[in-house]
Amino acid sequence: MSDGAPFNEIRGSGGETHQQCPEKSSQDRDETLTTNQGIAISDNQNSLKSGARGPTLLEDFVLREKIFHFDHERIPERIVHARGSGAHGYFEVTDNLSDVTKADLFQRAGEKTPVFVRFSTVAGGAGSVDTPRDVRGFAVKFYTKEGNWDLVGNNIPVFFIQDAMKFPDLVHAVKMESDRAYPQAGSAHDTFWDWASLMPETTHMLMWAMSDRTIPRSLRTMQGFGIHTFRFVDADGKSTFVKFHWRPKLGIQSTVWEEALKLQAADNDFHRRDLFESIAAGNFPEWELGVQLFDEAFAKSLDYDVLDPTKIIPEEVLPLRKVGRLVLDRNPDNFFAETEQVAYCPANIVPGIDFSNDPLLQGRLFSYLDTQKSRLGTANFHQLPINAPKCPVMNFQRDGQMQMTVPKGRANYEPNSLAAHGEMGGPRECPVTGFRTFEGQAQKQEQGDKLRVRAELFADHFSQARLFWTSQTTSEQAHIASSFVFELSKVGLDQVPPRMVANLRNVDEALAKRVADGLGIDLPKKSQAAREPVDMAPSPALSIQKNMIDTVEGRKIGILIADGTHAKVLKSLVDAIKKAGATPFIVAPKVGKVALSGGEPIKADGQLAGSPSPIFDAVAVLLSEEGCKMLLKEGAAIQWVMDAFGHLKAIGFVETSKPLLDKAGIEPDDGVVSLTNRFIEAAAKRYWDREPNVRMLV
Ligand code: HDD
Repeated sequence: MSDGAPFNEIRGSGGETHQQCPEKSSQDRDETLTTNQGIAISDNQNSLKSGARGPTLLEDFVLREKIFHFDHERIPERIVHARGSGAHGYFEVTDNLSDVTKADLFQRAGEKTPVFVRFSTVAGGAGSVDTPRDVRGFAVKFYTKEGNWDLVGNNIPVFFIQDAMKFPDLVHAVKMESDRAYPQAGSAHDTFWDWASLMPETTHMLMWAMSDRTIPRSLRTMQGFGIHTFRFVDADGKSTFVKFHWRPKLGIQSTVWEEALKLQAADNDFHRRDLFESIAAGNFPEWELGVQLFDEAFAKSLDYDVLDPTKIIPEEVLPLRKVGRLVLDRNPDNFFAETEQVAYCPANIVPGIDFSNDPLLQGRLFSYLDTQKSRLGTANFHQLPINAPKCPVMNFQRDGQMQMTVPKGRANYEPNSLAAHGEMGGPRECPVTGFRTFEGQAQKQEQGDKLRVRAELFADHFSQARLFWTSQTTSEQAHIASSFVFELSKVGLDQVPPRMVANLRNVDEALAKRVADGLGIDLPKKSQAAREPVDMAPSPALSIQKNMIDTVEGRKIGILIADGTHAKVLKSLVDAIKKAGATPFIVAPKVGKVALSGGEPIKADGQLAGSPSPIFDAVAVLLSEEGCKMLLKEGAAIQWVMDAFGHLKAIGFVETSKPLLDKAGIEPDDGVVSLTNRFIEAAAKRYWDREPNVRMLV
């Protein structure tokens, strides 16, 4: 049925109920429901029975096929990054990079390459929530003319471990505990902190994980990183090291912890919905791609190893070169076919890009292809539309489950002489355009005995954790310290929190003391550092708060109204919000019809109980005297205002709403503004200075 017409309920001769398509006795073949074999289906309501009240017949191939397919709809979820949201878009080169790479996609400014991007949480299952404290995956598949390039990164520029050998331990420790199957999507539990506190190399990433980076406000406002050092290779075979950075056009924005917790209750799909709705509304999320480029000599000059994925090169030391922009402008047509079946793999690179010897990256090169086979069930998953390159694919790989291509001729081996004798010979390797692994001198020097060891500088686990700490604002430091306290307070193993605090003493004594005090434990003896940390110059680029962009563009502003709200005031606020590039969302106690004063009744966008203020970036309260009086008795309304204040958001109000603000304990500050005033300007910010008045941070 393509016309959406309702089905009529018809009484059968024996009084049985069944349904038929109304009026239509015949229809176009391409509108007709069929089986997977293309057989037109006459009745999609009733199984085939022996008599109206008799048993269902095994013969019913329509029923059996429908149920069979349904039974197999689910596939294994990703072992990590199971919950994700994706979108299509393009990458546009703004600065040609031909001086450092021959990769075709970077050669011509203005050229666009199609992409599919998938964002994810790491620890939770596919059906878990969007806003736990967790690292976010940021995976980009570039469908280049030379084949697919996958940049499979995260929203944090470093990783927990230095060697792929430890990845299964990390994942086992952080995911739900294996006997009790909780917690579903977070690191605040025994096994994670037991493991992490025994692995000092995790310390730098733990600092990021405990910061507001892991509670992003939206997927649109996160940075992304390739993390590892990769190589660019130019047309002459010269190599340059490269690190990749994605920067959101709207700046980085995060939530405060209590807000993230409340968002989990308010909307499990908060990030997925935001991404989908933004793209559907034409507010296309955008990032800038920046690269850090350096050579062997620069790498050698550093106190840390560029092959160590627990280290960054501060932007102040090596600035970013802006090379392009990523725009997501199309939602998937089908979540399963695209977002679920997309298969990223760090080993997918194109000529002009190459790997470094980072031991974490090297291990990843094996894992992804391997996992795709078990997840997608066939070695032919690359033929799925979302994974298929948009350039020709020609080789002698054959057969396998779910083979979608139909190769012609008998050339399925190479070399062959069939072409010389009038048959199809098939493709040939090409030494000129084909991918050649970088063979440079430096690469050759990195050889030696076969050893299970790490390079010497990898032993410095704390200098950059300290760098991260010293680069934060006072408010960000308080958030980090409080997150450590929160997470460790969830740990039931008494030996673990002191062990973690002992490691933190190598990062910063004051931080360690704050965490110990917050937990109510004695300050433990400092742990022995494998290599003494050094002080590095703070990097302001590492702070969210120092780099926030004050704008309401792309944000959502909640407006609380009730019967009696003034139509004119509401309209002018809605218009001002839209003009500033934000989305107004009207909330009322009854969603169906709100009687406005001086105007027609309107339908609200959301009901008060189902639209709590954590889902908004700023709020406005537009109540008449009567409306306010009524809502003074409504806990959800008081909480609505109280949460907005507690989450450091701007609150606009009309004077008649003031009693509600007073009841919610709102104290006047820069972010609490009369609506005749500068509300739009105020809504562009968070009010960090307010925080000490609303919560006790350690
Ligand atoms: Fe991984 C998925 C990112 C280390 C093994 N990883 C996966 C995804 C992202 C990352 C974003 C989800 C891709 C998608 O949306 O489908 N992983 C990273 C980053 C790492 C990292 C940034 C370190 C810098 N990963 C890593 C290691 C291993 C893996 C060291 C194994 C040795 N990762 C996997 C995997 C996954 C995966 C098991 C699960 C599902 C999948 O690959 O397709 O193979």
